[in-house]
Amino acid sequence: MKKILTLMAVIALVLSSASCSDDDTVKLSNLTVTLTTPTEVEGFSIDASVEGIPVTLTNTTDNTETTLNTDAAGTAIFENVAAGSYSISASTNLEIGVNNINLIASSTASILAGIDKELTLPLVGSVKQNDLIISEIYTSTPEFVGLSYLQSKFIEVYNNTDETLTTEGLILATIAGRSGNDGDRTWSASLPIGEKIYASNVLRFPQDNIKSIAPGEGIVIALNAIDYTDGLPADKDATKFADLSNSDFECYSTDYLQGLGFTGSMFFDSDNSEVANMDILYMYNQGNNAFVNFSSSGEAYVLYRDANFAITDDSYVEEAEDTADPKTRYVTLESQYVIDGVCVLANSSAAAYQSLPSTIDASFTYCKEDGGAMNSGITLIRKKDASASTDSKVVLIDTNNSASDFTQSENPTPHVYGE
Ligand SMILES: [Ca+2]
Ligand SMILES: [Ca+2]
Ligand SMILES: [Ca+2]
Repeated sequence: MKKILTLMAVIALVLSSASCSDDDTVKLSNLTVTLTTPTEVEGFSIDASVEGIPVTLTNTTDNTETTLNTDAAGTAIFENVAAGSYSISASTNLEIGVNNINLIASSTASILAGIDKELTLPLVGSVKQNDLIISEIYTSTPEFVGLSYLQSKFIEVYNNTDETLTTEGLILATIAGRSGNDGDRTWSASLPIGEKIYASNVLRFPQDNIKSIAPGEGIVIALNAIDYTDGLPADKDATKFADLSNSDFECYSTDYLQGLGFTGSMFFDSDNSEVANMDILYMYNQGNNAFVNFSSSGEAYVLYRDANFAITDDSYVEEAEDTADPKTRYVTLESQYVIDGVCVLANSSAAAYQSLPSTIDASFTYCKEDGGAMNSGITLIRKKDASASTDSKVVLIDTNNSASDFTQSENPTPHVYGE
């Protein structure tokens, strides 16, 4: 009996050591990774294919990598994976107009010998724009000194990226809106904003005079390229006025208006021959004595990049509730080509009058909380990102939410960024 027991123990030992060596060399596993895509990222509807997205499996002990592309179901099957610790990552990019939607997924997994594993990883999206931004909006001049209260307005544009950018295909547009004062109507009541927005002025940067803008540099687009600090009466505070004589571009609408048959003598407009003029594609305030205006209450400002942009008969819309006769026409723009936009409303409680979709500006800014923006002299300045800025480059905050990205100041600062 003892012999039999010993024999059985020996047999058991042989069998067990045989199966042990089997485990060490043969028992591999399959890891199935399935990616899922979001339906919406920061307000953009996503209709992304899950096919052909590279998924990388990395052994965290020896850093060996295997990359497979997903099939039509979003699945990648890693076969014969050895037991161990792994990281899994996947990423892909979608372009929606000028917006780059970055989708990424990552996870870790422990693979046990001989045990297959299945993982579902959601791709998480973020919107990246690597382009120019609006850094200052001076729509409201301090007081009547000559014509400066109407005319010394400007928009400043800043290169917040690390690459040199240009004005090729670039348009500055003012987006029609209502001020939020009593009796005003909300723009969206008759023409819903979303994929489309509606411009009251469309100004193209001159394409025969393309300007390069280095990282950390900016350009100024003035209504008039004049030094409004020059010749001020002694009782005026010059820091509340702007020297716009060295602007990069200016608005000059006389030729445009005369081309439409208007005959006003000077249209409250002047032309500095040393500063290139914006190309006026559309201007709604047409008539004698008209000029391009940057309003302090109710308009939004957008930078738009589309080298093929052209206005056709189909571009024009009228607002049904407009009581003017004839109704004012606006130019339809596609939100997907907006590279930056800032909504400026009459006061802090005018949210219903927002004229941009939340993908461009989640909220709005204003010159004065309680209104009275006109002639308040308040300029809107994009804030500096102190932690990202260095001695050699100012980085400005751009969360696409102008309530937190902008601050108010009494001192216009053309060509000065993030003060
Ligand atoms: Ca000029
Ligand atoms: Ca922005
Ligand atoms: Ca500035």
